[in-house]
Amino acid sequence: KEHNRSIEKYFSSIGENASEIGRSKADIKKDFLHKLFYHLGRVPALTTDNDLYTALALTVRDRALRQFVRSTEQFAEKDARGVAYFSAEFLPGPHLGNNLLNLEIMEETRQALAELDLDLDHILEQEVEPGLGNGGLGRLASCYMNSMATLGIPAIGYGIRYEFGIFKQEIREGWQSEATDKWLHYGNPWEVMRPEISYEVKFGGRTEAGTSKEGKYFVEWHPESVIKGTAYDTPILGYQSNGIIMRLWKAEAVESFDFSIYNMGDYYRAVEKKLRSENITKVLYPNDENLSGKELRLKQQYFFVSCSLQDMIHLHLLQGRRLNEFHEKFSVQLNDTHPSIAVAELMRLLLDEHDMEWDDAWHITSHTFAYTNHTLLPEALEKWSISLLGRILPRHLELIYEINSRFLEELREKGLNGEQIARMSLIDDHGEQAVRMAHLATVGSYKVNGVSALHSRLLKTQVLNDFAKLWPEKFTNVTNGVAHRRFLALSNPRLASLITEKIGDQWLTDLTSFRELEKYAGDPAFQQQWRKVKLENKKELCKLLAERAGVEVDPAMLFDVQVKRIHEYKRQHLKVLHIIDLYLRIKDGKGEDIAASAFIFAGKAAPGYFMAKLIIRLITAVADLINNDEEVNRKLKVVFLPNFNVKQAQRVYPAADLSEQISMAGKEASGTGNMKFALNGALTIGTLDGANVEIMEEVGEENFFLFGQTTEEVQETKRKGYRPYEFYEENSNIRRVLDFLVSGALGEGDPELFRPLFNNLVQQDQYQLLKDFRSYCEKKEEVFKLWANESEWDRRSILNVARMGKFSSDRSIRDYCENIWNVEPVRLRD
Ligand code: F58
Repeated sequence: KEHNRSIEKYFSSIGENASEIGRSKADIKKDFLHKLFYHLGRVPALTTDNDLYTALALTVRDRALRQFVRSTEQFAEKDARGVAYFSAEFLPGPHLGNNLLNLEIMEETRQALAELDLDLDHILEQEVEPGLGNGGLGRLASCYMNSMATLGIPAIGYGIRYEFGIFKQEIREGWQSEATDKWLHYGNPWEVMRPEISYEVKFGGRTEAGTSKEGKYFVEWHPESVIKGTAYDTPILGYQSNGIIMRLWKAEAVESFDFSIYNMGDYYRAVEKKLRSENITKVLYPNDENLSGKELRLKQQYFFVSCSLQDMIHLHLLQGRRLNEFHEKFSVQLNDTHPSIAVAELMRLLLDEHDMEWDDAWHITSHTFAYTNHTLLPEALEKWSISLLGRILPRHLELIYEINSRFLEELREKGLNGEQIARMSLIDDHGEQAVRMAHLATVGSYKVNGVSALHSRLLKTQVLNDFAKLWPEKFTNVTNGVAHRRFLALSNPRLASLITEKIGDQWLTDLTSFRELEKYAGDPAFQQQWRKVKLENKKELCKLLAERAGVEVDPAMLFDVQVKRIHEYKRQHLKVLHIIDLYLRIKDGKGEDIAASAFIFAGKAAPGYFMAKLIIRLITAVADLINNDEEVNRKLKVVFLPNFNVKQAQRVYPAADLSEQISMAGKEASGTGNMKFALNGALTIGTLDGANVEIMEEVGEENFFLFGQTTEEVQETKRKGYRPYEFYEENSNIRRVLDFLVSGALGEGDPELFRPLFNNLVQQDQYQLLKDFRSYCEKKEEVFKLWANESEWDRRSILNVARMGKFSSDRSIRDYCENIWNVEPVRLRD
């Protein structure tokens, strides 16, 4: 106790005494050198770039941890209700620059380093980002962490510390190839390992029911193996003061090896067991079409969920609270169904480990969770086969059966018919029996939300229609948002300062204040400054394109950009078909109305997704053809930028003129790249899909290039029996472009290379490219026309930015607080 009090005294002096952990140039310089010499033990002559980066990261981490500690103390003081964000993926992006921005010490740090003849930008470049996610969903989780911290929400993000993140994409002979992402290779200065925060997680084996002496029914789980999860904490800063923690779990063997075994052979076997345990958190699964049946993936999900819930219960009890008020103190947000086994796990913990009765346990559980759905694609809705689930998590399968039987009974009492009941059951009886995780999440949660207005509506009227009819008040929408501090203030400093000069800097905490820019949209002087910023950003991107893709691009061209995971529904190949059309027009000598354009693509394809990989091959083939054709390459350039990640994204968005958001309507749940582009002044060409709808609403139809069918029209086309072949036959443009695919003009002269794409488009065309093709091309003509009118383009670009206020993740988090979490932000003292 005495000892603790003196620590406390020391803690509270941190920060009050500026010399302890100051923000001045001199403090930063001193601490940086201190880290370099005492932490890294470096002789100046042998110092590497990575040493410099690590020393600076540690200097900044001290400050970040201080914010975290002070925020946590104040949350505890207020006994505030908190949020746990459960996500199998986080994509934080590089930490260093973002933390400097949030701590408001960017300039001081730059100067401190300059005095040592060091360049901050060069050091920032050294950081290898944690690629612990696939795309939008993981990035969203990280945007939300920043906003929760900024707003003073008592929150923690729980996830998995994958040793290898999303694969590194390389392009070899035009094809994607995958390399392992060794992001931990040079160490990770941002995390704090907490060996004392660890929990045991059971797998396999069998259950045994019994009755206690007091006559109470109980179940014991005798697992086949036990694995330990250890916490690794990374501070995530909000803007200006607050800090929260992203707690990622790493799997380890319970004992490093079994000491009771002495002979050599068994010694090695025991070590092998340790290795096997560590497998669980080895690698992130790329979003392959078919994840079901992947035993290790189910283990990952259960592993992190179990550690996280045990941790929360531990913290809850530690604070002297009772377990039956758990749901009053915590809300757990399930980021898609990946953590949805949590519903069964919390039941198990309450029933089996804390002796609770079913009704009490269910009350707590079903008032703790809220579920966010991120997809309507039927093939992406998670299901786990009964046989796999029963083998890995026998107790959970029993609990799911019990939850289901009580739920179905409720439906029967309400008078639902057999067909409806079968549709809603947690168990899918078609083919191999499986648990529908979206149903488990929906039944076990007090709120369910989609991620854009359109998506939430489709969720209610289609995918989860039966549930929405049963519990209309359970369903709600929270439109996604993006961390505008990272995706504008940090990554587009030129535009950020231009805006701040004009309207001040309150936009950093209130993006709606961008409205004030509207009145400058028509101002020629401002337009010119605006244009200059864009041009500078484009020049910077050109360097990257030359370096990474070997393509020289003229920064004066229209930068027409599509960056996102490669997927047929996102229709990267629609853009490619149009590029081929333009190419053929120029070859015919009819290209005078075409604006000189650089078509830029980036994105990863799931390693097992053949069509997506073929689309990449198509892009690189078209790039080869066009970039090397003297007749065309002053007018058109095509670039595939390899290995798209957060770091690259930050260089791409600020340089885009046109943002491509061209998914088939009804397929993109929201999209968030669409917001990042518009925030940086790109105009959008897009369908009425996901959040595009709301973006268009905000910026005005006249400032958005809308094309293609609506969701209803798409469904109508399908209902009537879509025959893409008719488009091929009747539209000579389409025929010419498609025939070109299999003419041998592309990809080393092999006419069969793109045959699968050709066949797919003329025979199925599941995503109705051919149906939307004409409308897309027509819109592109409008784009070209507007591009010729510089000042009108700039005016619309300014208006787009001015009207992006809604799409800050700060707004999304406020929506979650009000409509789902019932959590109040805590006003924090520094
Ligand atoms: C994305 N989903 C949606 N999933 O596609 C996008 O529209 C939305 O804006 C975004 O979520 C945020 O709400 C997405 O990124 C994945 O990456 C899954 C990861 C796990 C395997 C299956 C795909």
